[in-house]
Amino acid sequence: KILIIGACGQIGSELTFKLREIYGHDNVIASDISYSNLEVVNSGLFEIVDAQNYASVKVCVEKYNIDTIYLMAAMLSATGEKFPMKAWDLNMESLFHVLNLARAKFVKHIFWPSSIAVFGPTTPKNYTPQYTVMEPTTVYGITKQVGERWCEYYHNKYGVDVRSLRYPGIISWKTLPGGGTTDYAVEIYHKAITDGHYNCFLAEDTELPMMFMDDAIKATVDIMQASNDAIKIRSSYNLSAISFTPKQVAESIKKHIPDFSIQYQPDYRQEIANSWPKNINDSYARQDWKWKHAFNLEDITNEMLFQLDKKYHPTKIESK
Ligand code: VAH
Repeated sequence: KILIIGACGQIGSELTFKLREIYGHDNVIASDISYSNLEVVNSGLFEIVDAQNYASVKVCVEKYNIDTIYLMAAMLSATGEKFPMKAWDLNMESLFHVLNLARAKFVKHIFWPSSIAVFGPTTPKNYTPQYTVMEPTTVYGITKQVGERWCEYYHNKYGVDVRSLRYPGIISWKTLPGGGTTDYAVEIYHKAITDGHYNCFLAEDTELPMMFMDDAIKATVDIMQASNDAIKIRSSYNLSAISFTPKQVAESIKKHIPDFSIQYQPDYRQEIANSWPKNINDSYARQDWKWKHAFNLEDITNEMLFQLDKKYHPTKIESK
């Protein structure tokens, strides 16, 4: 049985639906700290679990005889800069609880997401290697860097089967943006449909690594289904698809909505984005467990605008 912690979130919600498709509806238990995503809550087995409370997680693990946990609860980069100690507590306590449950043999497998936020201003920004200087300047990035160290430690010292991916910015339409710096690339599509205009909080030439949700979900399923000896990196794998700037995504939107307009008003999140790489070398993931992405920027724009147009204008007759 599979437990998803943080199932109401951007990745957790889509992971819930995908894993139910693959492993069977009643073999996947969704959980979160609150009923914040009713589509997830009302779609199948759901439990309130406080990821910062060991007993809360353990009770759910024992109730359903869980053998695999996907820990998708975390406070992201932008929000983490507003509440540093809350970000540290949530991101670290939740990780220790699931690692200790695995060490004590209550569960067998763990997936834990890292992020390109582990890289900092001193990291090479182009084709950022798997092994390189990492001096993250956000609390979120610090929690991901030290979390990777603990995952590798628990694997080497206690044989815990924990697997991890350094996600880039992830673009999806099913949930609203949740406090990430890369979330401008989600907001822009919503605004293109609802307002025809977007005030972008990053400068037009801010290139960042990005990925469509379907690719991120595929990578997560692929790494967890790979044979144990295929996984040679137990900190976290670099994972990449595409990279683009706000200007490039605005141009791709204009091909569908010619009147779409954008203005750039960088805020505190510009400094966060400036500390991250422009693009990522994920050759180890491609070589060890055959990763490859599918969605390019045009595909993402097509799908985002199509789905959001339906979401915001449900009664609109499909234009021929
Ligand atoms: C954030 N979306 O912006 C997350 C992600 C690489 C960025 O970790 O904080």
